Amino acid sequence: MGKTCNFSLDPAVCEMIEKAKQMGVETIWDRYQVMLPQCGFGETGLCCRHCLQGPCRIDPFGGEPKVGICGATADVIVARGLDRAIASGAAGHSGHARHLAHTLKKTAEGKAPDYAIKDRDKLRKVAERQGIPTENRSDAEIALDLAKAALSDFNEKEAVSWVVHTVTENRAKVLSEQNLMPKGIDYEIADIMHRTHYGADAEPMNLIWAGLRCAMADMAGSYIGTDISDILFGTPQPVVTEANLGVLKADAVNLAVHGHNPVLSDVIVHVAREMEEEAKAAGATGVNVVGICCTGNEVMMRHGIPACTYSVSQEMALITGAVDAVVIDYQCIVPALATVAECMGTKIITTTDVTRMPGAIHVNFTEETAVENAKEIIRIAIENFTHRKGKPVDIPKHKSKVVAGFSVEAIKNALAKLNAEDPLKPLIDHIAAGNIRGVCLFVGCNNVKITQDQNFIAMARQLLKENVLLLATGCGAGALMRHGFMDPANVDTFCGEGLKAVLTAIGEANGLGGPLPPVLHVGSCVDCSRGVALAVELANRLGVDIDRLPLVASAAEAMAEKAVTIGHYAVTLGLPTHVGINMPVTGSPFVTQLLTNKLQDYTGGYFIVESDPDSATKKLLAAIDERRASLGLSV
Ligand code: XCC
Repeated sequence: MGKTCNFSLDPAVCEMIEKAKQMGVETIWDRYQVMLPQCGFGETGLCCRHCLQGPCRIDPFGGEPKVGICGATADVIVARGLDRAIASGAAGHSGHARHLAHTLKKTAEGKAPDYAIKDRDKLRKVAERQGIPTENRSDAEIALDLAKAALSDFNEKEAVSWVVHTVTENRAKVLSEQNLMPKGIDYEIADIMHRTHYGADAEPMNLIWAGLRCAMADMAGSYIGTDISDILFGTPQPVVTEANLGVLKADAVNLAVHGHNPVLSDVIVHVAREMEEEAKAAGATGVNVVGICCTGNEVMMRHGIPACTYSVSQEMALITGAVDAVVIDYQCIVPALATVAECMGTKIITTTDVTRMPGAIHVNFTEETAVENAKEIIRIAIENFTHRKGKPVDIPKHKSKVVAGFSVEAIKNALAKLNAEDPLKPLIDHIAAGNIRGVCLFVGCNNVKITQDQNFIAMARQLLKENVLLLATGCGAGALMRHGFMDPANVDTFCGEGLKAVLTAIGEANGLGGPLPPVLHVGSCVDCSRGVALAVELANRLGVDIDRLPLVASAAEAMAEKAVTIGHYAVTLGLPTHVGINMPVTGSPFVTQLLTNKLQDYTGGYFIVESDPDSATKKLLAAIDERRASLGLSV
């Protein structure tokens, strides 16, 4: 690898930061420096502006003021603020899911001619799991019922069906008994906005409980997102591709898909292949579709589309000067992208009403006109290429080989080559024997407060050496892939002996001529649901609940409210969950204690907040070992 810098461990990103500096283009790291020192009240969660009498802030050191103007204590202010972050994250994931449910409905009704049911088997399996009859019924009939069932989970009902039917029986019981079963996805989000309004809920524990319920609603939304994406676009299977800025091509039309939802990006991938000739006629070698953030993960998992970059380094893709257009759906697109685009001659194309940007071209995407919209977008990129053609670009040479596409179905298919009757048995046997000490799911973003990728890399290195099987989603997957953790050739370098043997045995049984990659890419952020699905399958196979298994999660460089929400559903499901950055709760010892300790008595899960990656690794290993011991396994 090349030269790194204080801002990122990715040499490609560092090269572009240097270029931006020389060009006088401001980046996220510059804006962070200007923001320092950040507000201590905000950082500890002790600032409240929920009413027009505020803002109020509480002295974190016990001095005055001790309560807000309305009398809200530090505990109440922190709990209310955290709840709103959880609700926002849930709104993001579930807005994405609702979009997919509408697409499925329109497809079933014949109103979206550019979409089809790609995975009929998954359609039937999901429908059956959700209690929808499938026998002697057409795909369209089943899909329509499934879409309606998904949409009905947004409204108030007794319990969200995508929770009831996806968790273990015992977990569903625990959630009901503990008043943690969500009653509706939109219902829980609205409930939080209600109870955090001026003069509503002033009981900190009750507030946090509403947050956990809302986080479970978020899990349902994410699960719906994954289910329907697989049904419409295909369930991922292992695919070989590449990642990092080096995937851009100077002589091709570079079109970056950025955001989260595959409803548009999947269509763009297909249409771009059909429009190669148009690009060639414009003097390009073709259309090079690359991914940024999670929509990039969606098309990588299904079509092997290379990942350009992730999260905090999204501006750097444009700094290369080689990106002709960025088409965005929603979420995690920094507004500054529009400014950088103007400097670098990149076209920004917005496609949804929830994410508009000044200076962007807006293509009003609808499912009814998807292919037409995709063509219009690709033509904008081709046209922009004709202006860029021949001008110098700076594409860093860095890129890594990636094997992605590890849906639960793909993992089970691979394991089935070792035991066709009982695919999970080899995994369970290896866990029992200690060849796999435990499993950790890496999730979440990069955060400008941490040298990009530092925590992910340090923790992955140590956990792999300790034979912990690693799964990754979102920008965490992005971090690990660009540092070679998804290249099977690096198993020898990164993995401990036990894990190496397991990955090699599975790879060989599948005729791969080598091992599986050190870290398995399980998808985008909504695909944390795949981690849940695997955990539930393992738990059911062993006849225990999730909180007994040696499974942990880590958002080592968390940034977005969505990551906060994912963390809260992970702890509600019973997982020890690491966060590498302080959440704005430290101003309340009560909330901090509840989330990091007391919660264990109710759900089995708890947060480990630790910014030092070495200590975080030790704490996760201790959590894994504690669970192994409770199952009577060697530690
Ligand atoms: Fe975070 Fe979800 Fe966004 Fe990346 S894209 S910055 S939420 S990790 Ni999903």
